Amino acid sequence: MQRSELNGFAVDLGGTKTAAAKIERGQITARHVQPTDGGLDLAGYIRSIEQMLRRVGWTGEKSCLGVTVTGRVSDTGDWAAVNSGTLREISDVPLADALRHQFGPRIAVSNDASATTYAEHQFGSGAGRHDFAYITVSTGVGGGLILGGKLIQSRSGLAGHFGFSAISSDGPRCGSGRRGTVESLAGGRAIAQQAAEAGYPGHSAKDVFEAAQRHEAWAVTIADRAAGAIATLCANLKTMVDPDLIALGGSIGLSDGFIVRVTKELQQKPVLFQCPVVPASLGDEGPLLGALAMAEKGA
Ligand code: ADP
Ligand code: BMX
Repeated sequence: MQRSELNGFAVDLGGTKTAAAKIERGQITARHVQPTDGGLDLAGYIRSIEQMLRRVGWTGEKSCLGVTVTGRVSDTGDWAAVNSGTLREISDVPLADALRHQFGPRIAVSNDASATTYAEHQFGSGAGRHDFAYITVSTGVGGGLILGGKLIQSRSGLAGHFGFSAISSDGPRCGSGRRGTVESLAGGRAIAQQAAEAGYPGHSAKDVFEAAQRHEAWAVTIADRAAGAIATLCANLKTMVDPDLIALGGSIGLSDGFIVRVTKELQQKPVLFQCPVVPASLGDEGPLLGALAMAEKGA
């Protein structure tokens, strides 16, 4: 599929922000972004998606609509938070059915990181790669895999949730219930928590990374720990599936200096476990383009 063949609408519902877009010939021609309320139930999210789509000119059932969400999406389109601190009321709810009921038959729903992996492989940094991994470092830490040119998806939707792999047995607990996960060290919510514990309450992950770029010692410690967790994840992925390339996305993954920090940490590891790490070239358009591409393809 060529990017220029994409025509329709897309929604990207992340842990911090939700974007709705109109896409014409592969270009975003209208976009509306607003904060995500992590406390809504399914009906609340459907209402919010509908309002957002109206603002970007949703034209009704004949249009194709791709929706990506943070959280696990099963092969039957059921939706569940893995980190229940991010979406507090979403646990095995029939998202695909609800979207079809509201927006008609030409819809598809997928996990946000899976959709971005698909888009980066089709149109972005992973184009032409046989084995490719994508990691988003955002509110949480998510991911996706292309192996043998194909997107890996499991029936329960958990495949690719690398952020919940544990890299220390006694680290902090994240909202998945697991200790020492990559997300508990490098996810945006965890970083804000670490800042509060270091005496900087009310600081978002954005504030922390900006302070780290100004060489403030407390923030450098947190930023390096997060980058170290992502570097370990990259080396672990290398041992498990041996990707040719790993792309990082999400607002933290794409922030100034983050990939430099990750690469520095990765270079400390044996060469066999190193892998080139690049920025996701579609930036924050990746989830939207991937959502629509998957809907158009019926993936
Ligand atoms: P979502 O998780 O909703 O997809 P983002 O990818 O924007 O959204 O991730 C949100 C997280 O990224 C928040 O923790 C926020 O503080 C952090 N963030 C936003 N902008 C930046 C930035 N410029 N540098 C570092 N972190 C950022
Ligand atoms: C979490 C998990 C993933 C998601 C990833 C990135 C939840 C609610 N989300 O690991 O499904 O792909 O975050 O999502 O369990 P984002 O909102 O941080 O972009």
